[in-house]
Amino acid sequence: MMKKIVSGTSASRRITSVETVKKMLFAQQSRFESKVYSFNIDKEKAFKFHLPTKHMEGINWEGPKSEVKLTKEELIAMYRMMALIRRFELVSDQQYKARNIRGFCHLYSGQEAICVGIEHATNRADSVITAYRDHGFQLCRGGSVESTMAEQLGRATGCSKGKGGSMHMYKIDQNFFGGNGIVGAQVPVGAGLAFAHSYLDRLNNKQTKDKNVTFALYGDGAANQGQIYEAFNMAKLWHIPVIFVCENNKYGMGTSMQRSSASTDYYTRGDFIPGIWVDGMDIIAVYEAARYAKEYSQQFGPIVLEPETYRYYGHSMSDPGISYRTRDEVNEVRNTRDPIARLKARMIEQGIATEDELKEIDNQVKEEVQQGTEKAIAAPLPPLHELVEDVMVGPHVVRGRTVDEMYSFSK
Ligand SMILES: Cc1ncc(C[n+]2csc(CCOP(=O)(O)OP(=O)(O)O)c2C)c(N)n1
Ligand SMILES: [Mg+2]
Repeated sequence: MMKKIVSGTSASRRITSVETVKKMLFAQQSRFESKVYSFNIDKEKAFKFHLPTKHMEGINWEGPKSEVKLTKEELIAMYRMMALIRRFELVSDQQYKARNIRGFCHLYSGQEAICVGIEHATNRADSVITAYRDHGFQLCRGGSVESTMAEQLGRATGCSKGKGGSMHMYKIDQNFFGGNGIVGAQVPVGAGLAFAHSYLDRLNNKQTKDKNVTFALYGDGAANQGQIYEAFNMAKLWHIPVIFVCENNKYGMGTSMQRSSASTDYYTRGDFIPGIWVDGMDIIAVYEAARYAKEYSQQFGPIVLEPETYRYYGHSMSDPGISYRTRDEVNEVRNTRDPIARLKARMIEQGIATEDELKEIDNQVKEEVQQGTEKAIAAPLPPLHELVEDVMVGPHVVRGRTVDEMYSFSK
């Protein structure tokens, strides 16, 4: 029997409420009190804006705030998730080098503040779609370490049944639409997801503040593709609630942004839609920029967000990452701008957490990744019939390798 790729229809999808997700996330930290802490953002350093005044008539631009309030639970959850992603990627690197993970594999280390910051500014009814560097979002949207690692290892228990691998993680029940290998292709698809939100929200007479949005992410390399600008155009014409996020990690596939982009100010490249540049290594600034971008998008439609970040590993596992940049450059960023170390320092400095508390979280995360990886390794490979399932919606007859090798499927 052939099964659908997507589990459940939109009507039957189970969307975990923000409250439930927060409870789940914070369950382990329940002993921490919920005091609110204030963080001042140096707006001069953390943000830059592109405001095409000619196209902003009737738009009330408030911009991100310079003071952000967060509870200890929220900060711990942010720290924990960034540490989990960092550890997950370290073990992915080891598993790749041990030849247990095959094929393409793109690691997210260095960029964690982006997916975690966005995740804290959204709820799970908002959609997210990204490129192939997708492990971080899969974990943020509630994917377990076990199912995410199993996917990379090609196991039946993987989030895409072991058939997608590193580049094709999905969590449709939490509105994470992958994991896309064709550079830039996810951007118009993201505009489509946002169009669906605006359509359904209108049918349901939703209030502006309850409307759902889509975060569509792409890289600095992808930013030069024509389809990005086609998506910008349609989104602006139709006031689609989409946040186009250009994750600027300074390099494409072995090419620096200066060599590939005539303008590296990606936040200005929607000439008729506003843009925000944000320091992508500062999770509190990313969170606030994403929060405001969502608020803007709910009212006025598309906006561009450019978090400037850095990737520590090569483009993919087949790229050592030091032929087009120096080891010193990578180390300099790691030592001075690392997003996890920065949040840690701020939390300790403001007396929110002690070094020991954060160390304990690091140890928990290490254990979680270790156990999830062991379970993933022990899981079976997909059964043979999976090879031809999820290919087309049936009933169908699919030809095998020769004319007389036929497979027939029915729903
Ligand atoms: C349409 C298309 N062209 C080329 C490729 C090969 N390719 C894969 S990743 C990549 C570079 C993309 O760089 P960027 O958008 O900056 O993303 P990053 O890898 O830095 O996250 C290229 C050229 C592809 N997958 N799809
Ligand atoms: Mg890039």
